[in-house]
Formats: sequence, C-alpha cells, structure tokens
Amino acid sequence: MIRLSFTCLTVFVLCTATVLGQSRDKPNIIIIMTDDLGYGDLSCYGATRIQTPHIDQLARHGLRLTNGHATSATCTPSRYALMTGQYPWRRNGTGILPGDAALIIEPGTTTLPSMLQKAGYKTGIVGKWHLGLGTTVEKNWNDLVKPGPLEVGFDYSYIFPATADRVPTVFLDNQRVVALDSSDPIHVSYKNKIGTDPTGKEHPELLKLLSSPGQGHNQTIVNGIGRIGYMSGGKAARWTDEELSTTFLAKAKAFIDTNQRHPFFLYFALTEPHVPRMPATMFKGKSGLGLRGDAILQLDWTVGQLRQHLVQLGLEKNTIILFTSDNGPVLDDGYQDGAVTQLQGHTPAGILRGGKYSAFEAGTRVPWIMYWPGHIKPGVSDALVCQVDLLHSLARLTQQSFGKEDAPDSFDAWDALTGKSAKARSVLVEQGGAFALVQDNWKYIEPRKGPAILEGVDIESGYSEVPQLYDLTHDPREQTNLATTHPATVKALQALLEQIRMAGRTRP
Ligand code: NG6
Ligand code: CA
Repeated sequence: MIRLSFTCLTVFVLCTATVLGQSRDKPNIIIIMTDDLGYGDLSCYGATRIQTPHIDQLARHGLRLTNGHATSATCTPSRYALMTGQYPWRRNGTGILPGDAALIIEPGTTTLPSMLQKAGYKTGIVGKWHLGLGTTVEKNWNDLVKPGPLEVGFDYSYIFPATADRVPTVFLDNQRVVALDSSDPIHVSYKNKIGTDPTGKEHPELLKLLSSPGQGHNQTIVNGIGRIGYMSGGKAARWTDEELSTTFLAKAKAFIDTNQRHPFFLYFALTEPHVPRMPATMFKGKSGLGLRGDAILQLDWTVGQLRQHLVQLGLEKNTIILFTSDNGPVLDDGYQDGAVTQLQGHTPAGILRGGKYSAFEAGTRVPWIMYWPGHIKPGVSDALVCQVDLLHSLARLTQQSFGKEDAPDSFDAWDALTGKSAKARSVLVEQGGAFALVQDNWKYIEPRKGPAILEGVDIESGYSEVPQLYDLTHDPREQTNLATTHPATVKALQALLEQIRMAGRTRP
C-alpha cells in the first residue's frame, strides 16, 4: 500500500513536473545577447563608475566567466556563429550586413534554435537579428518578408532587421512589418537617396543626436537621428528609439507567458549599448556617463524586469539565463552622444586592450554569466569558452544529436558552463580585423597591414606587420610582444591557425 502510494506520488510528481515544464533536462533557456557591451562595463566585472545591480545579482548567484568569447569583434559574424556553430569566417558574406541584406543562413541548416525545436522547445527571438532577411537585397518590405528567423528554427520572431542605426527602422512581427499602412509603403536603398525624407547630411539642424564627422550616419533621418541607408514611406511603422527596449521587454514577457507550460528557448537580443543610444526618458542623464552609460542602466533594468517576471510565474528555478555580448565596446561609433566626453574614467574594456573591431582581447572577450538557481553553483570560472560552442553544449543538455557536417566548430562546453569543470577549450580562433589564435596561455596575432588605431572609433586594431605573441596569463593586457624571443611558439601557432582554416572544421 505504502509502495503503491509512493509509485502514484512519483507518477504524479513526474506528470506535474512535465506539465509545468519542470523537467530537469529540458529547463527553459534564455540567452540575453547585448550589443557592444564591453568586458569592463558591468560592476560585477569591476566597473566602479557605473552600477548594474540586476546583472550583478545574476553574477552573484551564478557562474561568472572571465574568459568567455564571441567568435568575432563585430555583430553579424558573432551572431552567425552563435546560430550555426560554425566559425563565420569560413563563409563569405558574414561581415557586418547592411539593413537590406538577404538571409545568410541557409534554411534547413541545423541551427541552435532548430536543434532546440527538435528537442521539443518552443523557440523565440525578440530583438536584434542582423543576419539578413529574404533571398535578395531588393525585397518587398510591404509583403511577407522571408525567409528569416522562422525559416531557420524560430517558432516566433519579433525583431528589427539589422542595427538600430540602419534603415529600415521598423519591427517585424514574424514576417510582417508592424503597424505598416498599406497606403504608405516602405522602400529601402543603401545606394541612392529615395523619397523626400530629409537626410542628416542635408539637414543637420533637424538632428537631436549629432552624427560624428566622417563616420556616415547622415542619411535618412528617423526620430531626429540620421541613419545609415535611405528609406521612404512606412511613417506609422517607424520606431521611436526611446521605446525600443520596453517594446522588446514586453514581447519577451509575452513569449514567456504564452509558452510557460512548454520548455522554451528565448533569444533575447537587446540593442544596448549599441548606437544610436537613445534610452527611455527615465534613464536619460541617470548614469552621469552620457547616453552610453544611461543605455547600460536601461539594459540592467530590463534584465531585472525579465528575471522578476520569471519569479512571478514561478519559472525562475527552471530557467537558465545566459547573459553575454556580441562583441567588445566602442565609445564613438558614429554619434556625438557624450560617450567620450563624459566617460569620467569608466573603462568599458576593463583590464583588457582593444575593443570592438579589434584583434586584441577586448574585441571578443565579453561578459558571460550563467544563472540557473539550484543547478549552477555561484562562482567564477576562467575556462575558455566561445559562443560558437552553445549549439553543441545545449544539444548535450537536451540530449540531442546532430550530423557530422553540422556545427563544425562547436564543442561541448556544458561542464565548464555549469561550473562542473574548470576547463573547456584549449584553442580558439578570434576574429578581429586581423585573426588571432589562443592556445592555453598563448595568444598569437597574425600580421596584417593597417592602422594601429582605427580612425573615428579610436580603438587599437591589433594590426601589425610583424607577428605578435602575448602570454595572457602573465600579461592579460597584451603589452609585451614575445614573438622575437619565442619564434618556435609563433611558428607553431601560425601553423595551427593555418591548419584550422584549411580543415574547414575543428570538431572531430
Ligand atoms: C559600422 C558602423 C557602426 C556600427 C557597426 C555595426 C560606420 C562608420 N560604422 O560599419 O556605426 O553600425 O558597423 O555594429 O558605418 S555591429 O555591432 O552591428 O557589428
Ligand atoms: Ca555588436
């Protein structure tokens, strides 16, 4: 009798657990991908001039990684790698995309979301996409815009196409532009001015945020901000930058509400602190560091709101939150928004050298926090992991297999990501403008011609016509080039880099 009741109880608990999405090997997964957030931009990563209490809370109760990387020092390639498990530089056309680019992921490819779909997850993306839409550059924005996220593994999509500084400045709800008035169709061009909208170049007096000289961002003006690219029409559909973040937060919450009884995967791709930084009024002026700092406060608040929502729904203990960034930090990326003039000693790259676009560490080494209460012990890990590994790692968590040809550069780093192992990769290729290879403590930067300091953004590129070799353990700031005293190491790392490129894959 006791035994029978026990069995009944077990069955009941299992059923309840499954119904409520409480199964242990199918926890909900949220990836919070920020845009251009640097290694030193959060107080949990050492920032003192800005406080990020909500993200710090994830770090305090989760695992904070100190050697987590995007594959690349810019957005499109990093996000391509996250989705496909492939180093982006293996494919042409994975550089920063214009807003009218075609989709660069082949529908039918195994992707992170399609793998999780097979595992029984409801998959959603809310936020920045930047991997292209449709099959051609010339596309009709006024009809269904596809293929896009829905054709590469997402069940739900609420996105903007490229970056906040590129037209078209509209949201797409699944395949349709939101709030589009059919009598005012949208047209987009990255070649010629179209329509009669004023541009930042001709009408700087209309700008509420001045573009930086020489960096562009002076084409069609939307919401008082000059953009890259020209658009006409779609007046009712154009977003208000101050509402971007709350719009995405509302959509993310709604996706969670709808899918709370299934395991769900949410790719929450926030725009902060990418340019143009134009946060909601309640954050403007709050950081004392200009609009970039204010955008980071908005980001932190958003993360807090999302976590609170999970708590309210009783989902917090069964949801993994992975917080990271797509590339390193930049101050002046096209607008005069106080990021440089009001920096107040803040160090967006923290202890690292370089930043966005750079082959130095700050290009790809980014904040990375793993939060899963009760499952991941609080702590700090120095394991070398890369976002390209998430496909394989989450396949391991959800017990999915995938083909040999799929995700060719993705390694299972799940033990390191959950703090069960102190080690993951020993080798990683980093893609700044120049290529770099990390093997254990060594970092090699391949010679490449180009300016040592990137004009406009004022970031050290890592370009040098001679090989560079740094010992990251003793010299994490990459100050002392040891290439001439360690020629054999340089030779071995150059050969390994070559071999990885030639092989077309790194996963055995
Ligand atoms: C650059 C833009 C920069 C930003 C970046 C993409 C210029 C001069 N600069 O080309 O403002 O939009 O592309 O950023 O046009 S990313 O985070 O999406 O990679
Ligand atoms: Ca970015």
